[in-house]
Amino acid sequence: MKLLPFSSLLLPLVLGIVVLRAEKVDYNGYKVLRLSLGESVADIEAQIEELAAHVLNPGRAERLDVVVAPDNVDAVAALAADSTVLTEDVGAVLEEEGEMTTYAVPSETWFTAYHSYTDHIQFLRDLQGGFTSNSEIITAGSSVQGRALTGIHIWGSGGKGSKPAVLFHGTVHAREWISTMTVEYMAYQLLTKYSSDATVRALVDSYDFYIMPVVNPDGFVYSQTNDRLWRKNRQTVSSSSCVGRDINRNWPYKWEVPGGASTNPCSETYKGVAAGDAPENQGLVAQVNQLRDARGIRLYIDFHSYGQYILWPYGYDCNLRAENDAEMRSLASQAASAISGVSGTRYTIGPACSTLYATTGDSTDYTDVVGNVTYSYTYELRDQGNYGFTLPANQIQPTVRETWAGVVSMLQNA
Ligand code: 0X9
Ligand code: ZN
Repeated sequence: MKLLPFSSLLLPLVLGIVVLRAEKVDYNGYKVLRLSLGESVADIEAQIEELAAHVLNPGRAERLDVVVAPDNVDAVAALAADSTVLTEDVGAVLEEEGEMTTYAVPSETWFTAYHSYTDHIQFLRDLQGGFTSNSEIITAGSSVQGRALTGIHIWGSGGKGSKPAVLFHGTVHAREWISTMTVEYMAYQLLTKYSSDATVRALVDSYDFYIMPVVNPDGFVYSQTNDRLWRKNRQTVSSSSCVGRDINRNWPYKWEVPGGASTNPCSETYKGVAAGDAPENQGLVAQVNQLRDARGIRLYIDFHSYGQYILWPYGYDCNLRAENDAEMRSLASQAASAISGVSGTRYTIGPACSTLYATTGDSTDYTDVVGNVTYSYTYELRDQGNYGFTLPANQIQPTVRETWAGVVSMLQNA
């Protein structure tokens, strides 16, 4: 009898592990609680982080939204001074989010459903394929697992690379799927309206657009295959079994300042071992520096969800104001009006730290100071917590359309 090689005996075991690993988190029965913490916040926050499956708005200690397994609901509520149930059953909300549909060529119907990562890449390629004379696919380094950070560069009548840059990043945080759709809509509008809409043509003829819908591809894929509420990248740390750095805490500017990020690898806001030690950040830093050194960057927007905020520097210090703070406020205020003019959706605007919470190593502090970007913003898209990250598919089109109006307003005033 031929002996089976050792490896084939192990195979069922290995497969068993793989199957187990690929199992998706089942959020049926999980609740979203909104907590007020009251006194001794830091200590209680740590205990809550241990018990919760996810903290949805890490850093916002006075009003924390957390996802909690049915068995832990009472314990978490008991730790808080006050708690309300935002979502009775996260599993039911995920069903409302809608099915991922099969791929169709670029058209408005793309913006009626969420899509797989491969389909997003195909969408970009097909869109570019329709406008080969004024666009090209670009990359900015690659992820931990080797996926290229992929985007599209769009230019106008001046020719490729002749104008100041406008740079958009989306899906920094894996679970913020509405940001992927929104950033894609910006590219879709600029290309498909260029020949028919004078406003769009003027914008495309004035700037070189660099549009990156998914800058955290590994995290995004993981949010589709394993855990819908995953936030960080998928990088390991030797000192811990927890996975992931927060890409929006890893930029190499004021990374070392305490208070705006976590040094705990298990935290949602883990900053990494060293400034810029996430490969995704390395690619994005190189992109920003290169555009700065070429024609300069006029406008940078980092698209996130949720909360409906337009924020600008600084994140690391609540008392510091950018030298062009008044201009940044003016653009943000006009954008917020444009958004509410479309749909009535209300945005809160202000400097990031004092308006929301402190962050160190975040994108807009880097782009403002090191990238020398004239206008740097973080958009927190819909909603205000009713659905949170799992915004239903029937809100994609209203969201991308109102946001387009805000962005056009910014571009016209920049
Ligand atoms: O925490 C973040 O990175 C952003 N919020 S999110 O819920 N999308 O994770 C906010 C970044 C804005 N900067 C500051 N608030 N300082
Ligand atoms: Zn985010």
